[in-house]
Amino acid sequence: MFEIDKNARRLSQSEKQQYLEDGYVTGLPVFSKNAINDIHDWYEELSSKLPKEIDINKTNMWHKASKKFYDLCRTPTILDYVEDLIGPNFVQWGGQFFNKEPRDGSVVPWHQDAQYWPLSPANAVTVWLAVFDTDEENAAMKVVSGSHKLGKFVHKKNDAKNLVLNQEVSFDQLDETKIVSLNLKAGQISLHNDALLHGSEANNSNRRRCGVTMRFSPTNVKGDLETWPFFETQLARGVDEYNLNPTAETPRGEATPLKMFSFSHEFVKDW
Ligand SMILES: O=C(O)CCC(=O)C(=O)O
Repeated sequence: MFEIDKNARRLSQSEKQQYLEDGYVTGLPVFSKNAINDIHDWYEELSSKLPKEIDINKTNMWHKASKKFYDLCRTPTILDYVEDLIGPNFVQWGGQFFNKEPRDGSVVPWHQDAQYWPLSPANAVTVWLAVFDTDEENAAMKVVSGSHKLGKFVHKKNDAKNLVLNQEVSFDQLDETKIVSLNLKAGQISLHNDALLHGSEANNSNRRRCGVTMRFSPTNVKGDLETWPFFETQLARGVDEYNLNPTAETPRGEATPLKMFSFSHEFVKDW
């Protein structure tokens, strides 16, 4: 879809080991420098379809709505990296933007994804693709290295308006010395484990910041439909030898999610 970086590759043994030990791998090349303008155009095209009053951070399921988003998530280089962590058969069930315009004040509180995702077994990998260069200055995502091995942290509800998620782990629970900023060049990705503590501060710079996230799980995952009725999977690679979840349709055109959770059939009329 976009030009691939000539340094794109498979994960090394030490990167696979790092994922197990630290819960993340970062700085992985996917798209080339030549592709960055196309990625920016792609982002503008998708995001500009949202009505002004809707915050893109409060929308999800783009992989079920938009063929262009879906196609990006099927980039073989991205799937190769994911396969190196969770094996040849896996599904996608989430696709979302984490956007911070300069000084918009939005914050992603410290949290563990697996703590509120009703999935079993909990073994999801998140791909975070940088649309713009991302570093400490423009609020790159931060992780607490190794925290995925420490069990569930206490999450408290916080409905502050500038928080992208309404539950947070208090700072005093974190080992500050283990915090790592996942700085990325546009077109690169990081991968993180669903039990890893992560979050991001406000973007106090004049630079834009946006990540495209893709959530993948091995085909043996089962979503609890009582908690997440909309949970549907799309086979991303290999075969679904378990068939444990409802299947989401593959988008045939462009629709735009206006909320966090939708069934794929809600988008069909717009394709
Ligand atoms: O982009 C961010 O700051 C947070 C992303 C996030 O929470 C996630 O990918 O699960």
